[in-house]
Amino acid sequence: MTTVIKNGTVVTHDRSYKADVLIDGGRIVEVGEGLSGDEELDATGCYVMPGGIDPHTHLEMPFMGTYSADNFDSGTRAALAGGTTMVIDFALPSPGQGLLDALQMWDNKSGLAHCDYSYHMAVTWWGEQVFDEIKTVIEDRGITTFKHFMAYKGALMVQDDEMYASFRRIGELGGIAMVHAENGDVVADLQQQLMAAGNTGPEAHAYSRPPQVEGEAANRAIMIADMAGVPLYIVHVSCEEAHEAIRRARQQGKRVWGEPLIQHLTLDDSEYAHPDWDHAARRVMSPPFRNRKHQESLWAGLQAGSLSVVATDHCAFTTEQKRYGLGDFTKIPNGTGGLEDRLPMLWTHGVGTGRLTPEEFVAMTSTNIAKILNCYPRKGAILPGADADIVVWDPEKEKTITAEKQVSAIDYNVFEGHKVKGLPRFTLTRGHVAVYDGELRSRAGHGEFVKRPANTATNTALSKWKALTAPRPVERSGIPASGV
Ligand code: DUC
Ligand code: ZN
Ligand code: ZN
Ligand code: ZN
Repeated sequence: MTTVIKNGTVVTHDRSYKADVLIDGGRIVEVGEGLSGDEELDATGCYVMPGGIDPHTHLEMPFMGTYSADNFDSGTRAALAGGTTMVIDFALPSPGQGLLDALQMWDNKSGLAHCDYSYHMAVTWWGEQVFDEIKTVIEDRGITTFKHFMAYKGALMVQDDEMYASFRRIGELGGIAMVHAENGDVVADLQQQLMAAGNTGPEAHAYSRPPQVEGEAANRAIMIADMAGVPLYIVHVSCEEAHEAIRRARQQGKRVWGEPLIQHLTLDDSEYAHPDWDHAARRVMSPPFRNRKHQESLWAGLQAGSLSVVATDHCAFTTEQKRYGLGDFTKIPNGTGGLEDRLPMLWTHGVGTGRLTPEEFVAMTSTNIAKILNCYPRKGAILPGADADIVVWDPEKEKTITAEKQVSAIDYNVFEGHKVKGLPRFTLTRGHVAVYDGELRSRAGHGEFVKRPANTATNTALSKWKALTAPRPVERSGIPASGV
């Protein structure tokens, strides 16, 4: 059976034009005028765009003594409801656990996925086993992106020597290093000082993670990646200090990408001053929300191209889970939701305000991500041969975001009450119509794992330090080079 999307305007990362899209066997087979198929989806007045790709989610992840509340079932349903057709989730070994062992845990959970997915791998400790398994993860499993936590001291944090060794290994195998950039030592000290001073509420979470801890760590990771000869992807860039480091590195020709989140672009730190403890705690995530000055920096970075993609870091906890931190802000599980709302919020605050063009919107929610993570043009494209992961976007459709109507399993929404204009009319995952005129018709188990092979030909760090990986001693007349 063929499906045709008719009468819409196709919007890709580089242009917009009137065309129909014909789908067969889960793939796009033709893009052109006057096409027909067995099933017709009317896209009159709509944009036909590559489905969103969320490069940063944590589904059913063991974290801070509990599990994030959305699993691959509710999480990917939420994604599709909001026009996102692929998620990249973090497989997280606990320190000491093997990478392949952690991947098995993730494989056991991801069978419920309603849309396609991939994984990043976290490196939470260092040793011979990790060194060896990185190769298997890249070459056999098609996972080329490895995240390092520079924060969460005493839990997930890695030291600089471990990070450097890991970066070198990833670099030599054609992978990409990723970091959660916050100085974990400083955060731990500030947490202790705040608690000792009786500052125990959720607002102290933000005080314990000022922009400097993020800027310092981003700079450090960039320099270490440069010396290790590996491209670097910095997740959840929330402030000018980290953005500045990325901007400078890119301008110097270093292969560094920055990923702001929709939350940091649209919500600010005044949320933590809310008199209701639950309200503030529900917004505790790392890095925390920042003030308007930082928001403007992030928007400018997206416009200028110094920041490349927009993600969610979807890591949702219920109010009951957040209350584990009553009386001690350091125990509030860190994380917020956003999977269903990323596209409508970015459209409303980006395209709706004139900051972004529809083409730029497609680039930063889908195509850039597919390119960086090496699954383009299977994903992120409206082209013959590409997977039919498509969102038919109605720019006139409006709603007010509310927890009551959301798909996510949690009992609140950080965007509660926000009005959005621009929502999916249809969402297709490999040709299957998962959202039909606002109605969810997705299927658990439809989602497939997408392998992302190493892209050794173009995936270079562009580092002048690369020449130093095999340093040569300088020959001097009369003195042996060994210096003996
Ligand atoms: N930050 C969060 O807020 N949650 C999950 C992990 C992270 O780094
Ligand atoms: Zn993180
Ligand atoms: Zn994260
Ligand atoms: Zn199917």
